[in-house]
Amino acid sequence: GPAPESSTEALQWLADRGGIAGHYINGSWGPLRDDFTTTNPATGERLAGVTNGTEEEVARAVAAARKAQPKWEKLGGQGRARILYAIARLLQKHSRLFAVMETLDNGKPIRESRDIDVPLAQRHFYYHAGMAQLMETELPDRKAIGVCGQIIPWNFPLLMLAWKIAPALAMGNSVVLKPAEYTPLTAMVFAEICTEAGVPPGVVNIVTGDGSTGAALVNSDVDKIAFTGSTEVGRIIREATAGTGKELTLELGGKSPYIVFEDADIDSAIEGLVDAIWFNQGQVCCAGSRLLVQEGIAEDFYTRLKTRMSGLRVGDPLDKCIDIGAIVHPVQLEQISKMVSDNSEGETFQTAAPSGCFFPPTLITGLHPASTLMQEEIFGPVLAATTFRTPEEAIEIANNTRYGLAASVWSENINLALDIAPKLVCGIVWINGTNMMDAAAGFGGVRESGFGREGGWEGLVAYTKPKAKPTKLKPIQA
Ligand code: TXE
Repeated sequence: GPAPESSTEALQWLADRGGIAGHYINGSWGPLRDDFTTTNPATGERLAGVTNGTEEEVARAVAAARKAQPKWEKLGGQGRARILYAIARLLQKHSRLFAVMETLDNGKPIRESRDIDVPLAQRHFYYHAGMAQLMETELPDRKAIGVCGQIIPWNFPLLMLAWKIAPALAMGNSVVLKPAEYTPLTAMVFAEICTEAGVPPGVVNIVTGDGSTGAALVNSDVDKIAFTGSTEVGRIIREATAGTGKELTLELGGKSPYIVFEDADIDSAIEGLVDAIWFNQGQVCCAGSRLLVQEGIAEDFYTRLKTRMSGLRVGDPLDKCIDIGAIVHPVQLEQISKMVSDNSEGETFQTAAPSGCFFPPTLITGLHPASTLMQEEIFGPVLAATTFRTPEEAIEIANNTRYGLAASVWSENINLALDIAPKLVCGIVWINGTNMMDAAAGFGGVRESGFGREGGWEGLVAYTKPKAKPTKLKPIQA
Protein backbone atom coordinates (compact mmCIF):
# COMPACT_ATOMS: atom_id res chain seq x y z
CA GLY A 1 0.00 0.00 0.00
CA PRO A 2 0.98 3.69 0.00
CA ALA A 3 3.78 4.81 2.33
CA PRO A 4 2.81 6.31 5.68
CA GLU A 5 2.44 10.08 5.77
CA SER A 6 5.71 11.69 6.83
CA SER A 7 5.80 13.42 10.21
CA THR A 8 8.97 15.38 9.37
CA GLU A 9 7.32 18.71 8.54
CA ALA A 10 5.12 18.71 11.67
CA LEU A 11 7.98 17.73 13.99
CA GLN A 12 10.18 20.42 12.42
CA TRP A 13 7.39 22.95 12.91
CA LEU A 14 7.37 22.13 16.64
CA ALA A 15 11.16 22.16 16.91
CA ASP A 16 11.29 25.59 15.24
CA ARG A 17 9.06 26.88 18.03
CA GLY A 18 11.16 25.49 20.85
CA GLY A 19 9.10 22.32 21.26
CA ILE A 20 6.66 24.00 23.65
CA ALA A 21 2.92 24.61 23.29
CA GLY A 22 1.72 27.63 25.22
CA HIS A 23 -0.39 30.74 25.25
CA TYR A 24 -1.24 32.98 22.35
CA ILE A 25 -2.42 36.20 24.00
CA ASN A 26 -3.07 39.53 22.29
CA GLY A 27 -1.48 38.28 19.09
CA SER A 28 1.82 37.11 20.62
CA TRP A 29 3.21 33.93 22.09
CA GLY A 30 3.99 33.38 25.73
CA PRO A 31 4.69 32.51 28.34
CA LEU A 32 5.88 29.12 27.07
CA ARG A 33 6.78 26.70 29.89
CA ASP A 34 7.44 22.98 29.90
CA ASP A 35 4.90 22.15 32.65
CA PHE A 36 3.71 18.82 31.24
CA THR A 37 4.11 16.75 28.09
CA THR A 38 1.90 15.92 25.15
CA THR A 39 2.80 12.60 23.49
CA ASN A 40 2.04 10.68 20.34
CA PRO A 41 -0.23 7.92 21.68
CA ALA A 42 0.66 5.56 18.82
CA THR A 43 4.36 5.51 19.77
CA GLY A 44 4.51 6.98 23.27
CA GLU A 45 7.03 9.57 22.02
CA ARG A 46 7.07 13.08 23.43
CA LEU A 47 5.83 15.67 20.96
CA ALA A 48 6.07 18.89 22.97
CA GLY A 49 6.03 20.43 26.41
CA VAL A 50 2.80 22.19 27.38
CA THR A 51 2.29 25.34 29.46
CA ASN A 52 -0.23 24.91 32.28
CA GLY A 53 -2.07 28.23 32.27
CA THR A 54 -2.36 30.01 35.62
CA GLU A 55 -5.23 32.16 36.87
CA GLU A 56 -3.15 35.27 36.23
CA GLU A 57 -2.39 34.21 32.65
CA VAL A 58 -6.05 33.44 31.97
CA ALA A 59 -6.99 36.85 33.37
CA ARG A 60 -4.48 38.48 31.04
CA ALA A 61 -5.98 36.69 28.02
CA VAL A 62 -9.51 37.70 29.05
CA ALA A 63 -8.41 41.33 29.50
CA ALA A 64 -6.88 41.31 26.00
CA ALA A 65 -10.11 39.87 24.60
CA ARG A 66 -12.16 42.47 26.48
CA LYS A 67 -10.10 45.32 25.05
CA ALA A 68 -10.24 44.01 21.46
CA GLN A 69 -13.94 43.08 21.33
CA PRO A 70 -15.74 46.42 20.73
CA LYS A 71 -13.59 47.29 17.73
CA TRP A 72 -14.06 43.78 16.27
CA GLU A 73 -17.83 44.12 16.62
CA LYS A 74 -17.78 47.59 15.05
CA LEU A 75 -15.77 46.28 12.11
CA GLY A 76 -19.13 45.02 10.83
CA GLY A 77 -20.16 41.85 9.04
CA GLN A 78 -18.27 42.58 5.81
CA GLY A 79 -15.00 43.24 7.59
CA ARG A 80 -15.29 40.18 9.79
CA ALA A 81 -16.28 38.00 6.82
CA ARG A 82 -13.10 38.97 4.98
CA ILE A 83 -10.97 37.74 7.88
CA LEU A 84 -12.98 34.53 8.38
CA TYR A 85 -12.51 33.78 4.67
CA ALA A 86 -8.77 34.35 5.05
CA ILE A 87 -8.68 31.85 7.94
CA ALA A 88 -10.59 29.28 5.84
CA ARG A 89 -8.16 29.69 2.96
CA LEU A 90 -5.15 29.31 5.25
CA LEU A 91 -6.65 26.15 6.75
CA GLN A 92 -6.74 24.85 3.19
CA LYS A 93 -3.21 26.00 2.39
CA HIS A 94 -1.77 24.32 5.49
CA SER A 95 -4.14 21.34 5.46
CA ARG A 96 -1.36 18.74 5.38
CA LEU A 97 0.41 20.25 8.38
CA PHE A 98 -2.89 20.39 10.28
CA ALA A 99 -3.78 16.78 9.37
CA VAL A 100 -0.42 15.30 10.32
CA MET A 101 -0.19 17.34 13.53
CA GLU A 102 -3.70 16.21 14.53
CA THR A 103 -2.89 12.57 13.84
CA LEU A 104 0.40 12.77 15.79
CA ASP A 105 -1.19 14.41 18.82
CA ASN A 106 -4.50 12.51 18.90
CA GLY A 107 -3.76 9.12 17.31
CA LYS A 108 -6.62 9.28 14.77
CA PRO A 109 -6.06 7.80 11.28
CA ILE A 110 -4.53 10.27 8.82
CA ARG A 111 -7.32 9.33 6.41
CA GLU A 112 -9.82 10.83 8.85
CA SER A 113 -7.87 13.94 9.86
CA ARG A 114 -7.10 14.65 6.18
CA ASP A 115 -10.56 13.89 4.74
CA ILE A 116 -12.86 14.79 7.62
CA ASP A 117 -11.45 16.91 10.47
CA VAL A 118 -9.54 19.48 8.44
CA PRO A 119 -12.07 19.93 5.57
CA LEU A 120 -14.97 20.23 8.02
CA ALA A 121 -13.07 22.81 10.09
CA GLN A 122 -12.40 24.75 6.92
CA ARG A 123 -16.04 24.52 5.84
CA HIS A 124 -17.06 25.90 9.23
CA PHE A 125 -15.06 29.07 8.62
CA TYR A 126 -16.34 29.48 5.05
CA TYR A 127 -19.93 29.04 6.22
CA HIS A 128 -19.58 31.49 9.08
CA ALA A 129 -17.81 34.03 6.90
CA GLY A 130 -20.99 34.04 4.83
CA MET A 131 -23.12 34.36 7.95
CA ALA A 132 -21.14 37.24 9.49
CA GLN A 133 -23.16 39.77 7.56
CA LEU A 134 -26.47 38.48 8.91
CA MET A 135 -26.07 40.56 12.05
CA GLU A 136 -26.88 43.69 10.10
CA THR A 137 -29.66 42.29 7.91
CA GLU A 138 -31.38 39.35 9.59
CA LEU A 139 -30.54 39.94 13.26
CA PRO A 140 -30.74 43.73 13.65
CA ASP A 141 -32.13 43.45 17.16
CA ARG A 142 -29.25 41.36 18.49
CA LYS A 143 -25.67 42.13 19.39
CA ALA A 144 -22.51 40.25 20.30
CA ILE A 145 -22.31 38.73 23.76
CA GLY A 146 -18.79 40.06 24.34
CA VAL A 147 -15.92 37.85 25.54
CA CYS A 148 -16.49 34.09 25.19
CA GLY A 149 -14.53 31.48 27.14
CA GLN A 150 -14.40 28.23 25.18
CA ILE A 151 -13.27 24.85 26.52
CA ILE A 152 -12.87 21.89 24.18
CA PRO A 153 -12.08 18.16 24.39
CA TRP A 154 -9.39 16.03 22.74
CA ASN A 155 -11.47 13.93 20.33
CA PHE A 156 -11.71 16.52 17.51
CA PRO A 157 -9.20 19.18 18.56
CA LEU A 158 -9.21 21.33 15.41
CA LEU A 159 -12.83 20.73 14.46
CA MET A 160 -14.12 21.58 17.95
CA LEU A 161 -11.98 24.72 17.85
CA ALA A 162 -13.63 25.67 14.55
CA TRP A 163 -17.12 24.96 15.94
CA LYS A 164 -16.38 27.31 18.82
CA ILE A 165 -14.36 30.11 17.23
CA ALA A 166 -16.04 30.58 13.81
CA PRO A 167 -19.59 31.48 15.00
CA ALA A 168 -18.27 33.54 17.93
CA LEU A 169 -16.11 35.67 15.66
CA ALA A 170 -18.78 35.94 12.97
CA MET A 171 -21.19 37.49 15.48
CA GLY A 172 -18.62 40.00 16.74
CA ASN A 173 -17.36 38.32 19.90
CA SER A 174 -13.76 37.87 20.99
CA VAL A 175 -12.63 34.55 22.44
CA VAL A 176 -10.31 32.85 24.90
CA LEU A 177 -10.11 29.17 24.00
CA LYS A 178 -8.55 26.37 26.03
CA PRO A 179 -7.69 23.21 24.09
CA ALA A 180 -7.62 19.85 25.88
CA GLU A 181 -4.44 18.93 27.72
CA TYR A 182 -3.82 15.82 25.56
CA THR A 183 -4.14 17.67 22.23
CA PRO A 184 -3.00 21.33 22.24
CA LEU A 185 -0.92 21.26 19.05
CA THR A 186 -3.31 22.07 16.19
CA ALA A 187 -4.57 25.04 18.25
CA MET A 188 -0.99 26.36 18.10
CA VAL A 189 -0.90 26.07 14.32
CA PHE A 190 -4.30 27.75 14.22
CA ALA A 191 -3.07 30.67 16.36
CA GLU A 192 -0.30 31.24 13.87
CA ILE A 193 -2.69 31.38 10.91
CA CYS A 194 -4.79 33.93 12.84
CA THR A 195 -1.81 36.27 12.75
CA GLU A 196 -1.34 35.52 9.05
CA ALA A 197 -5.05 36.08 8.32
CA GLY A 198 -4.98 39.51 9.95
CA VAL A 199 -7.11 38.74 12.99
CA PRO A 200 -6.63 41.84 15.18
CA PRO A 201 -4.57 41.11 18.33
CA GLY A 202 -6.77 40.06 21.27
CA VAL A 203 -9.73 38.84 19.18
CA VAL A 204 -8.53 35.22 19.34
CA ASN A 205 -6.57 34.09 22.41
CA ILE A 206 -5.47 30.53 23.16
CA VAL A 207 -4.57 29.46 26.69
CA THR A 208 -3.16 25.96 27.16
CA GLY A 209 -3.45 23.87 30.30
CA ASP A 210 -5.43 21.20 32.11
CA GLY A 211 -8.70 21.29 34.07
CA SER A 212 -7.31 23.88 36.50
CA THR A 213 -6.79 26.31 33.60
CA GLY A 214 -10.32 25.49 32.40
CA ALA A 215 -11.72 26.23 35.87
CA ALA A 216 -9.81 29.54 35.95
CA LEU A 217 -11.41 30.46 32.60
CA VAL A 218 -14.89 29.56 33.88
CA ASN A 219 -14.37 31.80 36.93
CA SER A 220 -12.81 34.67 34.97
CA ASP A 221 -14.44 37.86 33.70
CA VAL A 222 -15.99 36.27 30.55
CA ASP A 223 -19.57 36.83 29.37
CA LYS A 224 -20.17 33.29 28.11
CA ILE A 225 -18.76 29.80 28.52
CA ALA A 226 -19.12 27.28 25.70
CA PHE A 227 -18.03 23.82 26.79
CA THR A 228 -17.72 20.45 25.07
CA GLY A 229 -16.59 17.51 27.18
CA SER A 230 -17.70 15.11 29.88
CA THR A 231 -21.09 15.34 31.58
CA GLU A 232 -19.28 15.37 34.93
CA VAL A 233 -17.27 18.53 34.13
CA GLY A 234 -20.35 20.04 32.46
CA ARG A 235 -22.14 19.75 35.80
CA ILE A 236 -19.24 21.46 37.64
CA ILE A 237 -19.29 24.32 35.12
CA ARG A 238 -23.05 24.74 35.35
CA GLU A 239 -22.78 25.04 39.12
CA ALA A 240 -19.83 27.42 38.89
CA THR A 241 -21.66 29.76 36.49
CA ALA A 242 -25.04 29.63 38.23
CA GLY A 243 -26.03 33.07 39.43
CA THR A 244 -23.11 34.82 37.73
CA GLY A 245 -25.04 36.06 34.69
CA LYS A 246 -22.62 34.24 32.37
CA GLU A 247 -24.26 32.61 29.38
CA LEU A 248 -23.62 28.89 29.00
CA THR A 249 -23.84 26.17 26.37
CA LEU A 250 -22.91 22.56 27.16
CA GLU A 251 -22.26 19.76 24.71
CA LEU A 252 -21.72 16.62 26.77
CA GLY A 253 -21.70 12.86 26.54
CA GLY A 254 -24.01 10.44 24.80
CA LYS A 255 -25.07 6.83 24.36
CA SER A 256 -26.79 7.09 21.04
CA PRO A 257 -28.99 4.23 19.82
CA TYR A 258 -28.51 2.67 16.39
CA ILE A 259 -31.78 0.95 15.54
CA VAL A 260 -31.92 -1.65 12.75
CA PHE A 261 -35.31 -2.97 11.60
CA GLU A 262 -35.60 -6.29 9.80
CA ASP A 263 -36.49 -4.61 6.51
CA ALA A 264 -33.33 -2.46 6.56
CA ASP A 265 -30.73 -2.52 3.80
CA ILE A 266 -28.32 -4.67 5.80
CA ASP A 267 -25.14 -3.89 3.87
CA SER A 268 -25.71 -0.17 4.30
CA ALA A 269 -26.60 -0.59 7.96
CA ILE A 270 -23.34 -2.48 8.55
CA GLU A 271 -21.26 0.14 6.71
CA GLY A 272 -23.09 2.77 8.73
CA LEU A 273 -22.04 1.02 11.93
CA VAL A 274 -18.40 1.19 10.91
CA ASP A 275 -18.85 4.98 10.85
CA ALA A 276 -21.07 5.09 13.90
CA ILE A 277 -18.81 3.30 16.37
CA TRP A 278 -15.40 2.74 14.79
CA PHE A 279 -14.83 6.22 13.37
CA ASN A 280 -12.25 8.04 15.52
CA GLN A 281 -11.81 4.87 17.66
CA GLY A 282 -15.35 5.39 18.97
CA GLN A 283 -14.26 8.57 20.74
CA VAL A 284 -17.22 10.52 19.40
CA CYS A 285 -19.89 12.13 21.56
CA CYS A 286 -22.65 11.12 19.12
CA ALA A 287 -21.20 7.64 18.43
CA GLY A 288 -23.86 5.00 17.72
CA SER A 289 -22.67 3.00 20.72
CA ARG A 290 -25.91 1.10 21.46
CA LEU A 291 -27.00 -1.31 18.74
CA LEU A 292 -30.69 -2.32 18.77
CA VAL A 293 -31.46 -5.04 16.20
CA GLN A 294 -34.86 -6.51 15.46
CA GLU A 295 -34.97 -10.08 16.71
CA GLY A 296 -35.72 -11.85 13.41
CA ILE A 297 -32.48 -10.70 11.74
CA ALA A 298 -30.21 -10.46 14.79
CA GLU A 299 -28.16 -13.67 14.31
CA ASP A 300 -27.54 -13.02 10.62
CA PHE A 301 -26.77 -9.36 11.28
CA TYR A 302 -24.19 -10.17 14.00
CA THR A 303 -22.50 -12.75 11.74
CA ARG A 304 -22.12 -10.29 8.89
CA LEU A 305 -21.01 -7.55 11.28
CA LYS A 306 -18.26 -9.77 12.71
CA THR A 307 -16.97 -10.46 9.21
CA ARG A 308 -16.84 -6.74 8.50
CA MET A 309 -15.12 -6.07 11.84
CA SER A 310 -12.41 -8.60 10.99
CA GLY A 311 -11.62 -6.53 7.89
CA LEU A 312 -10.94 -3.33 9.87
CA ARG A 313 -7.24 -2.54 10.06
CA VAL A 314 -5.94 -1.27 13.41
CA GLY A 315 -2.48 0.29 13.60
CA ASP A 316 -0.11 3.15 12.74
CA PRO A 317 -2.37 6.22 12.32
CA LEU A 318 0.01 7.74 9.76
CA ASP A 319 -0.53 4.72 7.48
CA LYS A 320 -3.09 5.75 4.86
CA CYS A 321 -4.65 2.25 4.82
CA ILE A 322 -5.46 2.23 8.52
CA ASP A 323 -9.11 2.25 9.63
CA ILE A 324 -8.55 2.50 13.37
CA GLY A 325 -5.68 4.36 15.04
CA ALA A 326 -4.50 4.78 18.61
CA ILE A 327 -6.62 5.64 21.67
CA VAL A 328 -5.84 9.22 22.66
CA HIS A 329 -4.01 8.45 25.93
CA PRO A 330 -3.10 5.43 28.11
CA VAL A 331 -5.46 6.72 30.82
CA GLN A 332 -8.34 6.57 28.36
CA LEU A 333 -7.24 3.10 27.16
CA GLU A 334 -7.22 1.86 30.74
CA GLN A 335 -10.75 3.20 31.25
CA ILE A 336 -12.05 1.39 28.15
CA SER A 337 -10.27 -1.89 29.05
CA LYS A 338 -11.61 -1.78 32.59
CA MET A 339 -15.19 -1.20 31.50
CA VAL A 340 -15.02 -4.15 29.12
CA SER A 341 -13.21 -6.54 31.49
CA ASP A 342 -15.42 -5.64 34.49
CA ASN A 343 -18.42 -6.71 32.47
CA SER A 344 -19.50 -10.33 32.78
CA GLU A 345 -22.75 -10.08 30.81
CA GLY A 346 -23.31 -10.91 27.16
CA GLU A 347 -21.05 -12.43 24.55
CA THR A 348 -17.90 -10.58 23.52
CA PHE A 349 -16.37 -10.63 20.05
CA GLN A 350 -13.07 -8.84 19.55
CA THR A 351 -10.66 -8.56 16.64
CA ALA A 352 -6.91 -8.03 17.06
CA ALA A 353 -4.97 -4.84 17.81
CA PRO A 354 -1.24 -4.10 18.06
CA SER A 355 0.29 -3.75 21.52
CA GLY A 356 0.53 -0.24 22.93
CA CYS A 357 -2.22 2.37 23.10
CA PHE A 358 -4.63 0.49 20.82
CA PHE A 359 -7.96 -1.21 21.46
CA PRO A 360 -9.52 -3.72 19.06
CA PRO A 361 -13.00 -3.26 17.57
CA THR A 362 -15.33 -4.95 20.04
CA LEU A 363 -18.94 -6.15 19.88
CA ILE A 364 -20.84 -7.30 22.96
CA THR A 365 -24.21 -8.89 22.21
CA GLY A 366 -27.07 -10.16 24.38
CA LEU A 367 -26.91 -7.26 26.86
CA HIS A 368 -29.81 -6.20 29.06
CA PRO A 369 -30.89 -2.62 28.19
CA ALA A 370 -30.29 -1.62 31.82
CA SER A 371 -26.76 -3.09 31.98
CA THR A 372 -23.74 -0.85 32.59
CA LEU A 373 -22.40 -1.30 29.06
CA MET A 374 -25.77 -0.24 27.61
CA GLN A 375 -26.04 2.75 29.95
CA GLU A 376 -22.54 4.21 30.44
CA GLU A 377 -20.51 6.07 27.84
CA ILE A 378 -17.43 3.92 27.07
CA PHE A 379 -15.91 6.39 24.60
CA GLY A 380 -13.98 3.68 22.77
CA PRO A 381 -14.43 1.23 19.86
CA VAL A 382 -16.91 -0.89 21.79
CA LEU A 383 -20.42 -1.60 20.51
CA ALA A 384 -23.02 -2.79 23.03
CA ALA A 385 -25.92 -4.70 21.46
CA THR A 386 -29.38 -5.96 22.29
CA THR A 387 -32.46 -7.04 20.39
CA PHE A 388 -36.08 -5.82 20.23
CA ARG A 389 -39.33 -7.22 18.84
CA THR A 390 -41.65 -4.30 18.01
CA PRO A 391 -41.17 -0.64 17.08
CA GLU A 392 -42.68 0.30 20.47
CA GLU A 393 -40.07 -1.78 22.24
CA ALA A 394 -37.29 -0.20 20.14
CA ILE A 395 -38.44 3.28 21.18
CA GLU A 396 -38.63 2.26 24.81
CA ILE A 397 -35.10 0.83 24.84
CA ALA A 398 -33.72 3.75 22.82
CA ASN A 399 -35.13 6.28 25.30
CA ASN A 400 -34.01 4.29 28.33
CA THR A 401 -30.91 6.43 28.92
CA ARG A 402 -29.90 9.56 30.83
CA TYR A 403 -28.42 10.95 27.62
CA GLY A 404 -30.09 12.31 24.48
CA LEU A 405 -27.65 13.39 21.81
CA ALA A 406 -28.32 11.47 18.59
CA ALA A 407 -30.06 8.39 17.14
CA SER A 408 -29.93 6.45 13.91
CA VAL A 409 -32.88 4.55 12.42
CA TRP A 410 -32.48 1.97 9.64
CA SER A 411 -35.54 0.80 7.69
CA GLU A 412 -36.63 0.73 4.06
CA ASN A 413 -40.13 1.61 5.29
CA ILE A 414 -40.00 5.39 5.38
CA ASN A 415 -43.37 5.63 7.14
CA LEU A 416 -42.02 3.56 10.00
CA ALA A 417 -38.79 5.60 10.18
CA LEU A 418 -40.66 8.91 10.12
CA ASP A 419 -43.08 7.70 12.75
CA ILE A 420 -40.24 6.71 15.09
CA ALA A 421 -37.95 9.70 14.62
CA PRO A 422 -39.98 12.26 16.62
CA LYS A 423 -40.54 9.74 19.43
CA LEU A 424 -36.81 9.46 20.12
CA VAL A 425 -35.76 11.84 22.90
CA CYS A 426 -32.59 13.40 21.47
CA GLY A 427 -31.20 16.35 19.53
CA ILE A 428 -30.50 14.67 16.17
CA VAL A 429 -32.06 11.70 14.34
CA TRP A 430 -30.45 10.25 11.22
CA ILE A 431 -32.56 7.99 8.98
CA ASN A 432 -30.57 5.39 7.03
CA GLY A 433 -27.44 7.31 7.88
CA THR A 434 -25.19 8.29 10.74
CA ASN A 435 -22.67 10.90 11.93
CA MET A 436 -23.73 13.36 9.25
CA MET A 437 -22.74 16.87 10.24
CA ASP A 438 -22.80 20.18 8.51
CA ALA A 439 -21.97 23.73 9.48
CA ALA A 440 -25.53 24.69 8.49
CA ALA A 441 -27.22 22.19 10.85
CA GLY A 442 -27.57 22.82 14.58
CA PHE A 443 -25.83 20.09 16.60
CA GLY A 444 -26.57 19.38 20.26
CA GLY A 445 -28.50 17.29 22.73
CA VAL A 446 -31.13 17.10 25.43
CA ARG A 447 -31.14 15.63 28.97
CA GLU A 448 -27.61 14.94 30.28
CA SER A 449 -26.15 15.43 26.80
CA GLY A 450 -26.41 19.17 27.41
CA PHE A 451 -28.16 22.15 25.87
CA GLY A 452 -27.54 24.80 23.27
CA ARG A 453 -26.78 24.15 19.60
CA GLU A 454 -23.60 24.54 17.57
CA GLY A 455 -23.83 25.22 13.86
CA GLY A 456 -26.75 26.51 11.83
CA TRP A 457 -29.05 29.35 12.82
CA GLU A 458 -29.36 28.34 16.48
CA GLY A 459 -25.59 28.16 16.76
CA LEU A 460 -25.26 31.75 15.55
CA VAL A 461 -27.99 33.10 17.79
CA ALA A 462 -26.23 31.42 20.74
CA TYR A 463 -23.37 33.89 20.25
CA THR A 464 -25.65 36.93 20.39
CA LYS A 465 -27.85 38.63 22.95
CA PRO A 466 -30.98 40.72 22.49
CA LYS A 467 -30.67 44.45 22.09
CA ALA A 468 -33.65 46.59 23.05
CA LYS A 469 -35.18 48.45 20.14
CA PRO A 470 -38.07 50.90 19.97
CA THR A 471 -41.23 48.91 19.33
CA LYS A 472 -42.92 49.09 15.95
CA LEU A 473 -46.36 48.91 17.59
CA LYS A 474 -48.26 52.19 17.66
CA PRO A 475 -49.19 53.35 21.16
CA ILE A 476 -52.89 52.90 21.94
CA GLN A 477 -54.73 56.18 21.37
CA ALA A 478 -56.84 57.38 24.26
O1 TXE B 1 -13.07 15.09 29.60
P1 TXE B 1 -13.15 16.45 30.40
P2 TXE B 1 -11.86 14.02 29.65
C1 TXE B 1 -16.13 11.97 27.99
C2 TXE B 1 -15.68 10.59 27.70
C3 TXE B 1 -14.36 10.52 28.37
C4 TXE B 1 -14.58 11.38 29.57
C5 TXE B 1 -13.37 11.98 30.18
O2 TXE B 1 -16.57 9.66 28.27
O3 TXE B 1 -14.00 9.22 28.70
O4 TXE B 1 -15.42 12.39 29.12
O5 TXE B 1 -12.62 12.72 29.22
C6 TXE B 1 -11.46 20.70 30.63
N1 TXE B 1 -13.41 23.25 34.66
N2 TXE B 1 -15.88 12.89 26.92
O6 TXE B 1 -11.35 13.84 31.03
O7 TXE B 1 -12.43 16.32 31.68
C7 TXE B 1 -10.35 19.81 30.14
O8 TXE B 1 -9.10 20.37 30.41
C8 TXE B 1 -13.25 23.63 33.39
C9 TXE B 1 -16.99 13.21 26.08
O9 TXE B 1 -10.88 14.42 28.64
O10 TXE B 1 -14.58 16.85 30.43
C10 TXE B 1 -10.69 19.71 28.66
O11 TXE B 1 -10.23 20.85 27.98
N3 TXE B 1 -12.71 22.85 32.45
C11 TXE B 1 -16.72 14.30 25.16
C12 TXE B 1 -12.22 19.70 28.66
O12 TXE B 1 -12.60 20.26 29.91
C13 TXE B 1 -12.31 21.61 32.79
C14 TXE B 1 -15.37 14.60 24.72
C15 TXE B 1 -12.84 18.30 28.52
O13 TXE B 1 -12.31 17.46 29.49
C16 TXE B 1 -12.44 21.15 34.10
C17 TXE B 1 -14.36 14.24 25.68
C18 TXE B 1 -13.03 22.03 35.06
N4 TXE B 1 -13.22 21.67 36.33
C19 TXE B 1 -14.64 13.39 26.70
N5 TXE B 1 -11.97 19.89 34.15
C20 TXE B 1 -17.77 14.68 24.19
N6 TXE B 1 -19.00 14.83 24.60
O14 TXE B 1 -17.49 14.92 23.04
C21 TXE B 1 -11.56 19.56 32.92
N7 TXE B 1 -11.74 20.61 32.08
